Amino acid sequence: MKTLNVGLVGYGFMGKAHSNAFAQVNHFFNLEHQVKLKSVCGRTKEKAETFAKSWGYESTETDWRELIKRTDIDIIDICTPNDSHAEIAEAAAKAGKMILCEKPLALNGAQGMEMVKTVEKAGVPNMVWYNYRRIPAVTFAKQLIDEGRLGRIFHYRAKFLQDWTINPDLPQGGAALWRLDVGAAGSGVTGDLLAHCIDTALWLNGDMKNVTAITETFVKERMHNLTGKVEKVGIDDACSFLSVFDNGSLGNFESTRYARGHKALYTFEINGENASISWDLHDLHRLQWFDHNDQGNLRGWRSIHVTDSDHPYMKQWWVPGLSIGYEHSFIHQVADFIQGVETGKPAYPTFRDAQRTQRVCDAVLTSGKDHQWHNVAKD
Ligand code: SOE
Repeated sequence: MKTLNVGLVGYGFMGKAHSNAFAQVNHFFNLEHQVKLKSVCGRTKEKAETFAKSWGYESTETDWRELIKRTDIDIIDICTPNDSHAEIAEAAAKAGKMILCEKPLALNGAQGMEMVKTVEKAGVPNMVWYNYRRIPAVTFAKQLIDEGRLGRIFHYRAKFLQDWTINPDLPQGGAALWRLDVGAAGSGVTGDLLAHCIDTALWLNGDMKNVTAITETFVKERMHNLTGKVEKVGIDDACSFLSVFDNGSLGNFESTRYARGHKALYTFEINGENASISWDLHDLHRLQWFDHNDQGNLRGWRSIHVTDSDHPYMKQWWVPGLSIGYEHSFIHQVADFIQGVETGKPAYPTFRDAQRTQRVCDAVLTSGKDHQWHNVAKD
């Protein structure tokens, strides 16, 4: 069996989710390559060593440039804050490494486009971790839409709600709180949460023409962990936007970190002329389905438990009826990426595909400032 050696950059929450995927994938998927947890890179040596020990990485680095120089590394997996994605990806591409990059691809569309050009010029396999596409119920929704079962689509509605930044005493910046620091994150809920909703929407319902948005920063100043000073908050705490898709359907999106009681409530609903679909991350193995073609007096919403062996990815797992979870979406994504390398058919979203989300985020953030409609740039 051939091996693919992974060099992971960053060991936070996503570092764990990805490492688990690398460790599990060969147990459940029949691949020509064996994935090896070769090296983890983080600035603090002790922390990198502790992480390496608990996940089975063979070695550690404290400078990602050294990791990229190594000839025994095939894949560079970028799990760092958003402001370092571009620099690491560019160096990795130039060194001929395959690249996996955490979402969002970049700080903005201009930077994303440079990254797309770099990986395409280098000809290296690349992918962005928009993992929710690979939750079986979401992949199943894609199959139903592609089979034309919904007919003409009228509405796409999505929300991603959290409540963890309501406390005004929560600082911004640093290891766990870089998502609140506009320098490190690029934006707030738009790039962090709506980016997921947008990626799924573009995948299921095609490109968007234009958008109009409102954004708000409820807590205007927070102590900055890196400077020790109270500083202006530059991220959007909440964002709602409307959009028109190329297929003529209307989009309605909302995200906030101020919805008390909601921790990671990602939901979407799609209404077509023949059928509707809805999905909820808190009940992720179910797909709600309403089919107008059903016999009239039996019509109603069906709750499909997406755990049968003929549902996407499920034959790799347990017997029908037994569910899987959030972490499996990452395992599916690694499996698809490796199959893409083996077959020469790239797994999506590639950098170029994820760049479409970046352009929607740009248009949303611009509209959040002037409240006008903005066209979504097409690369
Ligand atoms: C933020 O809390 C976050 O961890 C995002 O960064 C992830 O992308 C999302 O999947 C869950 O929420």
